[in-house]
Amino acid sequence: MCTNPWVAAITLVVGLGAMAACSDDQKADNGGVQPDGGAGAGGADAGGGAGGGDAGADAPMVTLPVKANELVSGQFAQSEGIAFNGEGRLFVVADTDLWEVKPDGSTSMVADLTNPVGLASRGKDEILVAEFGDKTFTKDGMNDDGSVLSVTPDGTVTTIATGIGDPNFIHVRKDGTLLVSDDFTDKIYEVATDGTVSTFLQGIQSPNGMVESLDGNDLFVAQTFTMLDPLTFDDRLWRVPLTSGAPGTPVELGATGGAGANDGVAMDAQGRIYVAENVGASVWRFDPKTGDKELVVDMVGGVASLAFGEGDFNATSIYATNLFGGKVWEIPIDVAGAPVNR
Ligand SMILES: [Ca+2]
Ligand SMILES: [Ca+2]
Ligand SMILES: [Ca+2]
Repeated sequence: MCTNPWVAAITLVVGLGAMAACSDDQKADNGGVQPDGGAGAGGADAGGGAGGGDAGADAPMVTLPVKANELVSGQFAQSEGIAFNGEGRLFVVADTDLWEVKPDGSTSMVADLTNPVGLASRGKDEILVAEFGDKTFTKDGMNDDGSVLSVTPDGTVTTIATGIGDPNFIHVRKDGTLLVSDDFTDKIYEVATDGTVSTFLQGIQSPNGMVESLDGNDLFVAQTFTMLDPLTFDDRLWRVPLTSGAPGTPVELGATGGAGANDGVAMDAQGRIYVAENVGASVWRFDPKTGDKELVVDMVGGVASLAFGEGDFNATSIYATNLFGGKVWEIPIDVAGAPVNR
């Protein structure tokens, strides 16, 4: 049984036979989505040296690409969202529920949810959850039953925003507002601190992972699909200039260049952007100024969401989830993450 429509959508094209039954009823409406071809940025294979020198404490340089270690394996069928809470505890979405993962790889269920996807950290110990709800685009077409939930480590679930179709990724801004993407639309929503939902930006087709630059002057957005009917994966990363926090016109920063389905993102202490290329089975690092990219890790099929280690975890590793296999990877890159807004 396929529970996550995102998986259904992906498998529709990838053709994993065992899950093919999930892709019934695909009613992609494709409202105005144009196949846009020009992924551009070809061949930009910046061999190292992005950014000016060692920003962090003695930053030893590893040789890229690195190998991913498996922290969790064989326990879940799928995993998507990942976040450390304000206490440095690690949480992931796996098999439609919220789980805590300990540094030794042991897991415990925190909350039984419906169709949770992306996670973010807020406040002292909360985890925010992008919850698709019962209805999903791939099964029901456009809908509005998605929500943003807050879950505390004791499993208390509070709804903080409603009315978003299939919310995918949550980015917490410095002022406490949330940006929430829905990759079955061309919209990024803003959730005010009182829970009011409005459209923040319309125009990037299928937005997914999002992170703001260290200086707050740009928002970077990973694009998952080029179009929804027929379902076509996209490999682009967008830069949205911000003026006093408000979005300008998106410009293409670069492209991962492989099979695509760009998903979660993270940022390091030097302001470089890491993009999970889900179907492309890779994580890439982009220079925010030039769009030049480096391959951080490959052979990570279904890599979904990324978070730098905190608490008792390795602060110079990226932890990553696995949409098609439920693993949690540790990707040791010897670079610390940027401060996380919470
Ligand atoms: Ca559940
Ligand atoms: Ca929904
Ligand atoms: Ca995602």
